[in-house]
Amino acid sequence: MVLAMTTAREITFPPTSGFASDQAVFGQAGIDITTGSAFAGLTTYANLPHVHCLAGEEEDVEKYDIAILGAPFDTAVTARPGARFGPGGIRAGSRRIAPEAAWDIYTGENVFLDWAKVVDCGDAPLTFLDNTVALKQLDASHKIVSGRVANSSKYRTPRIITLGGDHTTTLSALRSTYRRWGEVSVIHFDSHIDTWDPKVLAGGGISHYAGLNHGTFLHIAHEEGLIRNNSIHAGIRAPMVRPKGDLKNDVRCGFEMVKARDIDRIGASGVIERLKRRVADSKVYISVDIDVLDPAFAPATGTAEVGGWTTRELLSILDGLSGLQVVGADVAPIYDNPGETTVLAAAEVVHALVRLMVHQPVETAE
Ligand SMILES: [Mn+2]
Repeated sequence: MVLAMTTAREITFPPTSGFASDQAVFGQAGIDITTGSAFAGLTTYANLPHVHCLAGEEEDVEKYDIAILGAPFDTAVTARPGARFGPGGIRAGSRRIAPEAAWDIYTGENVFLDWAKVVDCGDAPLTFLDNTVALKQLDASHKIVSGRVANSSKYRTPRIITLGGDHTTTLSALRSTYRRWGEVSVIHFDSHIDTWDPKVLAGGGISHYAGLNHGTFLHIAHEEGLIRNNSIHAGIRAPMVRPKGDLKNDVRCGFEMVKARDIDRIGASGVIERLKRRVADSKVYISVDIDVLDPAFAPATGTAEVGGWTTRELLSILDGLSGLQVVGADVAPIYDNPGETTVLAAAEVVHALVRLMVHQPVETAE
């Protein structure tokens, strides 16, 4: 060992090496230990600053305009659980995104260096033993995070992008957008409709407690009056439980749909046009179930359905929605493969959602 150390080659850096511009940081050892690695230290989404958004009233909390909030919850699913690891997974998948070097090749812009201050609030503390309690905890967390005065002097209400978490968590997010903005139109990227009536899901006869789950939350959001009747699904391909009843109830809940294979006929631009036309001038909530992607692109999901969209198609469609008044959004994965296929896709979806929010600030409803 001693021999190896004495013969180890000194690596000489050019004097301008590293990210630091301040000579003082090179310190006594002549080595910069303050900056330069996106892979060191604790992991936040896209290496953004962490703010303790859920702090008590006595604490002075840094202001923000767009908040990333994790919802580690997966006990309301009908197939594979694991989405409680989603928020951590998406953060891991986002490690290579550096806010100071995230210049978009297509638009030339860097949304992290624009008007909006984007921060990572960490996760809502959610129990894994009781869905009712967990969703109340998430409701309360949304209320606190969206209730702070935004950093921007013009747009007073901060907007939240939730890192899921199974899709049930979107109900809390919709309750939150309703509180701050009123009813919203939902653009729902998913292979499943998620408007299933609790009375028919799993053969019917399930308890009130079990009836609130990842396949019924949009039905419940409609029943609670949180969403408008000009909402739309995108990427649908999963089978129906009932041949007519599902679709009838889906329309009753305010939804139209773009099916997965429609993209073969009308292309990404055709999909964008249909989504934009449907929600028109409404305030919009965009919910992305990562299973809208084909399992080839996002295998780590609870209810994978083959025949889905590619990551490139989804990102093109999301970018094409620029100009919509997006007031909330979410995305959600689980156990990934060693190449982190799913979380890389999810991290870039979040980036696209941040871009939409930066492009179009939204005035708070009075
Ligand atoms: Mn789904």
